[in-house]
Amino acid sequence: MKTRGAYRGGKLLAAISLGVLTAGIGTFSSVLAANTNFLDPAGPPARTIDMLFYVFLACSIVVLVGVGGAVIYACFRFRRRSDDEMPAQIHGNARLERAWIIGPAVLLFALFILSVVNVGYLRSGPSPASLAGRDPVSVHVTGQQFYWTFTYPNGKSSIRTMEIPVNTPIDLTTSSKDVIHGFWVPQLGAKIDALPGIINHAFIEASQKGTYQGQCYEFCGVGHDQMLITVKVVSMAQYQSYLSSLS
Ligand SMILES: [Cu+2]
Repeated sequence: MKTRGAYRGGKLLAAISLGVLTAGIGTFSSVLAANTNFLDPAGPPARTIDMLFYVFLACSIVVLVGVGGAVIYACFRFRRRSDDEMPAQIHGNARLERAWIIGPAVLLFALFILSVVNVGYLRSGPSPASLAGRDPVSVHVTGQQFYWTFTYPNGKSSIRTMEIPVNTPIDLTTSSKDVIHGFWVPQLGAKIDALPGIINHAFIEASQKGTYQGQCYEFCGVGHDQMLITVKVVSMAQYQSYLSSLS
């Protein structure tokens, strides 16, 4: 009887879990339908982030396989083979110790330099010398419960949807009217917090026209899940006419 009760309880729990999961998927289907895959970059800054990700991933895999392999090898190679056997007791190995101090230090320093060099670019955008006439466009992003406002260079604003020109660095500044929000359109560039009383800087750029999706990445209240971001990337001419169409 006890077993059957536990079985029934398990079935009930499974049914409830399935219901909750289905309701959850229904609620967030708009988010799931959007492409928020940062490994599918659509512009230079997102490609830089991907490059960093793959370099770090490759180094991590080498370290994991190297260290894990050494541990497994040592377990078998130096194991105690019978009860009356005492495996060789080894104390210290200066060469090995130097290698495992210098090796990781060199690797970490190289990754540190690679990060520092690229973080400057991800925050400030391309250097003025490399712009070649592509003047950056400034957009101020304001987060508030529970939507985003985008203010363009002509002082006009749009809500929830930002329209930007293709192949143009977009100089973003962010702030918040209430609590902390997080702005991120994964296919276009770095994630940046929108904080009350502080102006943050970032830049995004798209090299293909299209519509890109993001959302608020900082839990900010009951309407957090509705704080979606749509970025429409259009030609410079379409962007100019969009600006003049805003009221
Ligand atoms: Cu939020």
